[in-house]
Amino acid sequence: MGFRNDFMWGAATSSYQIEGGVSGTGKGKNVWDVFTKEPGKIFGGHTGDMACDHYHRFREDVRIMKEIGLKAYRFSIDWSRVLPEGSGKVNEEGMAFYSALIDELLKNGIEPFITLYHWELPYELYKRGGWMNPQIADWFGDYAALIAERFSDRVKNFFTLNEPQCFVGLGFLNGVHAPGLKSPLRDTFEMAHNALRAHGRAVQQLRTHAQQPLTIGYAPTSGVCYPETEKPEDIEAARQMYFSIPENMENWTWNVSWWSDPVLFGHYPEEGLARYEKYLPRITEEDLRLISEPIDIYGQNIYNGRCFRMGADGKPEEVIRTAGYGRTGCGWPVTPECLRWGPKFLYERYKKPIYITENGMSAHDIVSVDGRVHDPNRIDFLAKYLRELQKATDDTDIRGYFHWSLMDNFEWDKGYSERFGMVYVDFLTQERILKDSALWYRDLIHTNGAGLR
Ligand code: GCO
Repeated sequence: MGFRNDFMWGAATSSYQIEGGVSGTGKGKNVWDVFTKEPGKIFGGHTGDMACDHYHRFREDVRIMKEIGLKAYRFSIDWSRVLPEGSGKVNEEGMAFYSALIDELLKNGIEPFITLYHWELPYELYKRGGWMNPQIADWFGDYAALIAERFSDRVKNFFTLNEPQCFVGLGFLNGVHAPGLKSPLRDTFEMAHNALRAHGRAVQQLRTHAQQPLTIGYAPTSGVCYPETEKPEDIEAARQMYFSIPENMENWTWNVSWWSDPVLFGHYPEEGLARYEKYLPRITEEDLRLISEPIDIYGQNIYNGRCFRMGADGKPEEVIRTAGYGRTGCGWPVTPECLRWGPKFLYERYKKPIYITENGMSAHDIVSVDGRVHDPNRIDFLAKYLRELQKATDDTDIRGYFHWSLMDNFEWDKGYSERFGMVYVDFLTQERILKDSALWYRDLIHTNGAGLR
């Protein structure tokens, strides 16, 4: 069928990964401002104190978005920049920054998509229990109300949470992300439940304080499961695995259904309730009603996946990757099929229009002798993944694609060692250089993907 005429070709970033602007701006600390100062936690001791200096260079960055021809831009608001203590006093300089960014985007015909939470937990709220404190649903809701009051006159697209699987799993289960804890399993289920409650409260508050009808979604992630062949039994094997509940408790957060069934169906998956029974917090009907406040779109960050076939015993079996399979700079497998089967399975199950809220790859990009940044691997990645996404449009309502990322940025525990951008950033001079992939993406957007066939 091909991409809709109004398909949102975009790119995504997040506040801590690009903004900088941490001092003299009224910004409060979030858990990443604190965690990155811990010795040994971040590659090279890197921090987001400067990052891409987007706080001061956002007009130049919007001009670059315009040059690429982006239709949309997904960015996050740093909760602690606008509410330095997480609640209460508003930092008007922070609000002015985001307001000016929104105006610059609209002036350039670029649709803003705001992510309310891309892991920027205010440190003052962390000290008050953070995701362990049930009150966080109200704190997050009040923050959402402020954003709706001030920005929903111009912004109509919002995602509440980015990847709760990661901020709970990496932040509190294995501790490689902020705040770097290895919490008791039971605590991680309590935090997960409060994160979903906070999502629901934010949906309520966005709707209540909206200045216009809003399109509200959510941006979880997980690894996709895709079939070895198009035989119905292999497709069923992949579908079963995609929505299954992990048995390995060390990585329990890495799944789809525990995080999306409550939001879209109003109940947790039975398989999980049974398997995790001894770790679960009290889950009330009132909680489930809040968590399942209706949303309009469903986002998913998709990078890669695993291949399955149906075994002779009638159980799914994983197809082991062939030796020498394609990998990205940070070693992730290149599996284009996941961008066809992931959206297809998700749309079948949840029946909400789909946005690919992130997809991309890191590469060891350099400035060549000709002064340009040639990134053929990223162009090949884009061509193969987007061809698969195009196939999914035959039976799936896909509304948009946000490439991760617009520009090279702070890649969490990997610091600046992994370059995900279509735009190269020289972190010494802050010079931006459009990589070859940005020019390729520009031409693709111009033809609405026609060149992919
Ligand atoms: C994530 C986050 C992004 C990452 C990107 C590359 O998906 O982990 O949303 O902030 O930087 O995905 O890892």
